[in-house]
Amino acid sequence: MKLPLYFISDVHLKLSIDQAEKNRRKKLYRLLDKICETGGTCFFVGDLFDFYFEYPDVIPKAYADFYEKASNMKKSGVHLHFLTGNHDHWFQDFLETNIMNKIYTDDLDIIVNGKRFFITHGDGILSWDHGYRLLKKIIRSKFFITIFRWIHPTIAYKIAKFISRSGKEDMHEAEFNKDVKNELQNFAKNQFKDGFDYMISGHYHLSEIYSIDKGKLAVLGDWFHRPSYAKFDGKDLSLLHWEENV
Ligand SMILES: [Mn+2]
Repeated sequence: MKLPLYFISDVHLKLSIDQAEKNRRKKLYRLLDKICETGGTCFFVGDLFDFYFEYPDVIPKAYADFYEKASNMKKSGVHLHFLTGNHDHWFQDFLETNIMNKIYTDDLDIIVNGKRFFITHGDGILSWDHGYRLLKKIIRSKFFITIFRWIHPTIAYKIAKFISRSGKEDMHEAEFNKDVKNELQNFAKNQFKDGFDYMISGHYHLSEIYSIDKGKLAVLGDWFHRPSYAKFDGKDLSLLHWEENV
């Protein structure tokens, strides 16, 4: 795998492009340009899109500028890897053959430069997420996808926009955050016991990195409040904030 490795998650590219969305994308693209300068591998660790559902002959047009940006990154030699999240699992051949070098639908266990990485979007790993884990199985099932595909795209995307508008992109309350942090740290501790050096998770929008035992856990930030990315330079993993107040 080409070094350095970059990890970005929870960009949630929106279906409706207003001025705020344009600014957010510009901010992201400035980071992607920087990545092109160093080369390497760029991992999108889920929820890159706020909603992505690809039909055999139809792709969402709201992301046209991203498709172009990604193609240019690939042309400049950067490898693009995408681990799907709970908002953007429903890809088909367009994303797989035209945009990304590789797509993963499951947690990832890889060794790069002697370091073993556990990479996960992170949804469903908390011990109390029983209901969600079942829902995840259902909405990723062939049966659900086949049924959903028969909904007209205009209606399907209207539903997605409605859910997106009513959804919160804000920070969770402090108490919840504390429980989540404890749970994620315990989860990571067990991974490190099992021989992993690093765990990288999205989904929780924390933008924090913790040293635990001999390992490091990076919980990436979202691109609304805490734009950040993790970087592995071949020796160590760090979390970097990106234009937080711009
Ligand atoms: Mn998520």
